[in-house]
Amino acid sequence: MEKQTKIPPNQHVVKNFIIYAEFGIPHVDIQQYRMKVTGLVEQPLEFTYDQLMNELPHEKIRTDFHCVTGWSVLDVEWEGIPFSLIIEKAKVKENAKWINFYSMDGYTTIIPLDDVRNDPQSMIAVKINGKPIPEKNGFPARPIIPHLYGWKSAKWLTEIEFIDKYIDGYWEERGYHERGDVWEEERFKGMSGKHSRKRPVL
Ligand SMILES: Nc1nc2c(c(=O)[nH]1)N[C@H]1C(S)=C(S)[C@@H](COP(=O)(O)O)O[C@H]1N2
Ligand SMILES: [Mo]
Repeated sequence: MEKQTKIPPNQHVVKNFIIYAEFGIPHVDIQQYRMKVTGLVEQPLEFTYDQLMNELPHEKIRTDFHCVTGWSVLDVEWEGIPFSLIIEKAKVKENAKWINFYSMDGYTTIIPLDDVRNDPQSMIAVKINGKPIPEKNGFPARPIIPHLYGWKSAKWLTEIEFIDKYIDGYWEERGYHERGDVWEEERFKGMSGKHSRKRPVL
């Protein structure tokens, strides 16, 4: 477990997560719950909660969580399934470029596949600080990609779709960045670099 200590530009530290639920906190029937892996894959997958929690291999990471509105929670321990394992098991096709996340409540967001490939800490988290993720924080699962802003971490995750062409998710449609790297300060589309220099959008 590697710990990151530096705080990204223009973030301030808070003690606790601020709960965001654009569509309210959904009721999760854990018996009915499935997490699907779809799209540009040779092997579509579907997992029950029990499989996510008890059958698939887990890793633990310790990392900081950054919301684009400016707050950061330091030193959070997440436990879950490494993203590399999902990519391997699903046999993601060559032409896949983006990962589209769907949540139970209708929330969606999108990230570049390369950001997951290049961040070995990225995972589908099922535990936070040693306990199952609380309902308000996205029970039973949410993706964690530590170097991307928090809105890319779709709570109540139900589907991971691999696609070749970019499409907007909920916040991306409202002007937020395609990638959302916290160190590059990619808050809004067209924004990149420590001084928020403009650069052409993808
Ligand atoms: N389904 C869903 N996922 C979501 C959101 C949301 O409103 N709905 N908000 C996002 C934002 S902007 C942030 S910063 C984090 C906040 O996580 P928390 O509510 O556990 O603090 O969840 C992200 N995932
Ligand atoms: Mo956020």
